[in-house]
Amino acid sequence: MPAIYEQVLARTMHEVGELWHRNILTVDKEHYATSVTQTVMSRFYDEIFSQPRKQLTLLSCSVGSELHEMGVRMLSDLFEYQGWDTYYMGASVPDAAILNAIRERKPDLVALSVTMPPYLPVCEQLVRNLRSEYPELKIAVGGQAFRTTQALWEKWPIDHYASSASALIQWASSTFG
Ligand code: B12
Repeated sequence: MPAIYEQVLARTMHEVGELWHRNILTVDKEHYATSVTQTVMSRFYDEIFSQPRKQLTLLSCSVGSELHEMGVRMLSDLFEYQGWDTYYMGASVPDAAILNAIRERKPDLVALSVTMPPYLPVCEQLVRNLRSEYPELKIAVGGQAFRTTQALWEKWPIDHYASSASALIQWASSTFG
């Protein structure tokens, strides 16, 4: 299942984006491909949600006005498949709502996703707000936007940056056991 997510579905969507960018694929076809991919993902839910539990909670979302949420949804599903309880909030979540969700859910890890580079400063501000409110909270960031930066995250008060969902799972396995 993880390989299908990362090697087939994610790669297909990246290719769709490339074709859209080159004006080969119109936006309606991109929307259609997005919808089909989300449907395919949901077909794995029986398998994903029936794995043995680890008593660990992940809270995840995209930041700011970022509308790209399929990457962080995939990340959340992959954590769920590893036995984590995930609280996936999607896109356009106000900061106050994120803070409130952390208070309510008490997650072991918060994962923030950024796809478009203009939302990197928004992510940094959110990270700083979360850190000042919850000094002990484990925070991870990732997503396509970070690939174009010169390790910008090194200056942020985060616990981890990972270049892929499986890399974050690997780090989480050694950090949380
Ligand atoms: C689908 C899509 C949309 C959909 C999103 C729908 C949705 N429900 O998510 C819609 C139509 C809303 C959209 C809008 C736009 N989009 Co768009 N979109 C895409 C597309 C084709 C696919 C995105 C996707 O789902 N990829 C698949 C996922 C699974 O991959 P992923 O995000 O990389 O996630 C993986 C990893 O990065 C990682 N990961 C992700 N998050 C995290 C977090 C952590 C903590 C970790 C560890 C890992 C991790 O794990 C995932 C699994 O492997 C991409 C192409 C692409 N390259 O991705 C363009 C793309 C991202 N979009 C682009 C653009 C330009 C836009 C628009 C500005 C277009 C416009 N003019 O309106 C708007 C912006 C809207 C906004 N405010 O955000 C550009 C961005 C270019 C850039 N660098 O700035 C891209 C790259 C297309 C292109 N080639 O030009 N888009």
